[in-house]
Amino acid sequence: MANRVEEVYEEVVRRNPAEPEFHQAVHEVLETLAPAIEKHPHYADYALLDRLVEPERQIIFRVPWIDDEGKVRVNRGYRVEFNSALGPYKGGLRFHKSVNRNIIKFLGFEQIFKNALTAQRIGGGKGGSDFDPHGKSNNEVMRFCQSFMTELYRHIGHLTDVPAGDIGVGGREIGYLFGQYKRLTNRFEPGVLTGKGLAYGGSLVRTEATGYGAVMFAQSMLETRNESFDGATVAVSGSGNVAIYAIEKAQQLGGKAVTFSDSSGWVYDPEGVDLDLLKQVKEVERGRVADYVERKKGAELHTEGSVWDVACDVALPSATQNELNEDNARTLVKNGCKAVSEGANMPSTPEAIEVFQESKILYGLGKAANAGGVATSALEMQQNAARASWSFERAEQELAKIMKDIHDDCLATAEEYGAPGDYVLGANITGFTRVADAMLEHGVI
Ligand code: NDP
Ligand code: 2IT
Repeated sequence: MANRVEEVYEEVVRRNPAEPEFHQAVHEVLETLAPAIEKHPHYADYALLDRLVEPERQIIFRVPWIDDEGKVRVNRGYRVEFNSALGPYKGGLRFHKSVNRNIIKFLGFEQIFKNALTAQRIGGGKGGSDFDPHGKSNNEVMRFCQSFMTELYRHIGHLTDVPAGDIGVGGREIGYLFGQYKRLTNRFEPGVLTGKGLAYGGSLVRTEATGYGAVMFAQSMLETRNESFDGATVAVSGSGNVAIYAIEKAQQLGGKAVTFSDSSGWVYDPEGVDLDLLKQVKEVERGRVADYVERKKGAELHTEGSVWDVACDVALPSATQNELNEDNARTLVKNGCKAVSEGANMPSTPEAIEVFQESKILYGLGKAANAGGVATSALEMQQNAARASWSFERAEQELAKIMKDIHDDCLATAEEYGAPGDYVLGANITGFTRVADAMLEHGVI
C-alpha cells in the first residue's frame, strides 16, 4: 500500500480495536485505492480518506421485549450511518446472534461502495441486532421488531436513512417494522423501508433481486470468455433469500445447481436442486436442510467439509462473511471452477481472494456482484415516490441493465488502471471515485 493509504489503515486498526471484519473490509478497499490516489492526488486532500473510514453516525440501543413465557429479554440494536455523500443512508438490517458493532461497521463500509456502484444516488449504512430469530414464534418476532423500531424510528426516514433486509430479516420482519413505524409517526411513508410486501408498496423482483443479480453478474463475467451458464454445474452456499434466487436464475439460464447449506450442514443433490421443495422447506416451513434431504431421493446431507468440495463450473457463495477460505479456494480452482460470484457480503477470506486472482479465474466480489438487491431497493423507492408499481418484466429489465452497467464499469476502470479483468480493483476504484467526488464538493463535513 502507498504511504498515505497505509497510515490511514493503521489508524483505523488503532482506533477500532478488536474489530477484525471491519479492518478486513477497510484493508481490502484501501489496498486497491493506491493507484487512484497516485493518479489523482487530490483524493488525499482534506483528510478525505480519514473521513471516509469514520462513520458519520453510530447508534446503539437497548431492545427489551417479552417472550412467549412472559420473560423479559434484552438485545442490542445497531444502526451505523456510514456515508451520505451520494444520498440517504441505505442498507439492510441483520438479525443474527453474531451481530456486534464490528460486523455492522464492516457491512456499512462495504455498502458505501456497493451503493455508489449502482449509480442510484444512495449513501451507505447498515444495522441490526444480536437477536436470534431461530426457534422464535411469530409473535416473539413481532414484539421484537416493534421494540426495535420504537427506538430506530427517530433516526430514519425516506430522505434520511432507508433500512431493508439482510440475514434474518425478510418480508415478515419488514412488515412488522413498517407497521410500527407507521403507528409511531402517524405517516404512511413507504420510502422509509424497502423489501416491503406487495400489498403495501413493495416492488416486484426485490425478493429475487440479490440472487438474480449475482447470477447476472456471473453471466457477464463468463461472456468475456465466451462461456455461459448453459450446462454449467453450480455450487451455492446458504439456503436463504440470496441462495434460493441465485439457484432459480442459474436454472433459468440452463445451469444445474447441486448444493446449498445452512448452519446445520450442507446438501449435495447430484440431480440438481428441486427448487419448489427448497422453497417449501425454507420459505414456508422455516426448516433445516435435513428436511429437504428427507424428502428428496438421491440428495446427500453432509456435516463435514463444505459445498466447495463439490466440483463446479460456477461458485456462488451466498451465506455469510468468511465462509470460503484459502483451502476451499484451492479446491475450487483444482476442480476447474471458472467463476466465483459473491451473493454474500465478504464471503471469501483475503487468502482465498489471492488464490482466485493468481489462478486468473473470474472473481466477482460481493460489493459488485450482490448489488442487485440494494439497486432494486432503490427502484422500490423510485416507485414509491411516483406512487407507481412496475411489472415484473420492467423491474427485472431495470435490474439486468444495472448489473450489466456495474460489470462494464468495473471492467473499464480495471482496464484504465492497467489491471484488465481485476474486478476487485475495478469495483473499489469506481465506487470510491463517485463517493470521493461528492465528498470533496461538500467541503469538510
Ligand atoms: P437469510 O437469512 O435469508 O439466509 C442466510 C443463509 O445463510 C441461511 O441459510 C443461514 O443458515 C446461512 N448462514 C448465515 N449465517 C451463517 C453462519 N454463520 N454459518 C453458516 N450458515 C450461515 O439471509 P440472506 O440470504 O438475505 O443473506 C445471505 C448473505 O447475502 C449475507 O451475507 C447478506 O449480507 C448478503 N446479502 C443479502 C442481500 C439481501 O438483499 N438479502 C443483499 C446483498 C447481500 P441458518 O438459517 O442456519 O443461519
Ligand atoms: O447487503 C445488502 O446490500 C443488503 N442487505 C440489501 C440492502 C438494501 O438496502 O436493500
